[in-house]
Amino acid sequence: MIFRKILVTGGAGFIGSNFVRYLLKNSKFSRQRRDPEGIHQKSLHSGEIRNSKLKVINLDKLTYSGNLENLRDVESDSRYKFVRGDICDKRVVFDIAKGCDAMINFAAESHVDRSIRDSTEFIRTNIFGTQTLLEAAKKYRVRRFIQISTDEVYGSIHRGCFREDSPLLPNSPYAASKAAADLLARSYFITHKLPVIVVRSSNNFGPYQYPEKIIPLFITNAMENRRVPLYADGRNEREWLYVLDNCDAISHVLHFGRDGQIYNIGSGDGFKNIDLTMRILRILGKDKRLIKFVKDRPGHDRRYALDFIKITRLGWRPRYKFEDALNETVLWYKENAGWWKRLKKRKEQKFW
Ligand code: NAD
Ligand code: TDX
Repeated sequence: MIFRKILVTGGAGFIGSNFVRYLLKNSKFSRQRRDPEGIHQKSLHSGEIRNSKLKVINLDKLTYSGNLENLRDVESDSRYKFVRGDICDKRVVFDIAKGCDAMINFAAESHVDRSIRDSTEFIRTNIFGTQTLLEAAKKYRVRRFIQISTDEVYGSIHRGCFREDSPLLPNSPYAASKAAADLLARSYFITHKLPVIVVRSSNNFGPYQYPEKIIPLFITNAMENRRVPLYADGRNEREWLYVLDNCDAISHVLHFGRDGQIYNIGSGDGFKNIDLTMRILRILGKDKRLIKFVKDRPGHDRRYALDFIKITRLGWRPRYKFEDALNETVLWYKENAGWWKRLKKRKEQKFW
């Protein structure tokens, strides 16, 4: 399936900005004479789609984690347009959705610790915002609606992996709000035949991640020779997916996925937080005495792990090696110290 006008919500955040860049980079301008429509599907390596008519609209409220600096390099691209607005604002959403043939909803409150402190915005944006987008998608009959969900909707797993048909048992207010949105999106497929696909990805890392999440927080703290706060015994485990692999998977699902389906997106690279921390400190040449064990996060999920065989059957697989991607990420934070130092200076947003 090929799309002319794609609405990306939350495109100024971490994954959204990487995805907007990915879309623009991987949609080739191929003005072929024998293709008068200017749209021509599938070519070359995984991810590359010929689509000379592409337009990408980024709707983002610019909350604390939204940052237009994340898209400086593409802001003058004529195929790209930014609109500041709230996904809960029906007027704005309906106005923008008109004429779009695909919608991809990244917009969310995304940090578990913040949802523990106050879940109000999580319920509003993650649930009501998704419902507003679904209604607009229904009205304007978009050909594809992708809801960006998360592995956290399944809750914690001691051994083995979650499959797409595993029960949902979210443990944090963040995860519960994402589970509600995930199920709401599915219900629009069942009830209204809206062409919805839900993707549930594991923990992402890479450039432009807000320095409240463990990897960028620990890299930047360590670079400043500050302690890195590891919760409890540091033995909680996460499955780490490089953000560009996730973008590739989402694009793959957008173009080749099946309506009404759920796809897990994982990497198989599961690490305990303590091992992840040691790797980061090693890359930076820092001493392990920077580690500070602190009080646990309430309701802290012990382990996430995904079975992602279903999406591999669609023809996608992760391409980056964890070690290389982590090195690249550390390098990015080294080379872009201005970016994260500006964010860390904002006292009112302090989580470190
Ligand atoms: P992020 O916090 O970096 O970005 C969220 C973006 O949404 C920001 O640009 C913010 O301004 C925008 N936003 C927030 N509320 C909005 C509203 N009401 N209207 C419009 N825009 C709004 O988050 P992220 O890490 O990039 O996550 C993106 C999506 O992926 C989220 O839906 C998240 O639940 C999901 N996800 C994230 C991860 C991860 O590891 N980061 C893993 C799985 C799923
Ligand atoms: O300071 C810290 N110390 C620490 O030990 C922080 C911020 C985290 N941690 C631990 C908690 C988790 O076990 O590290 C692990 C990862 O924590 P986060 O980076 O906060 O991510 P997580 O809670 O796993 O959620 C992330 O992945 C799934 C994203 O924030 C979600 O948006 C996504 O849905």
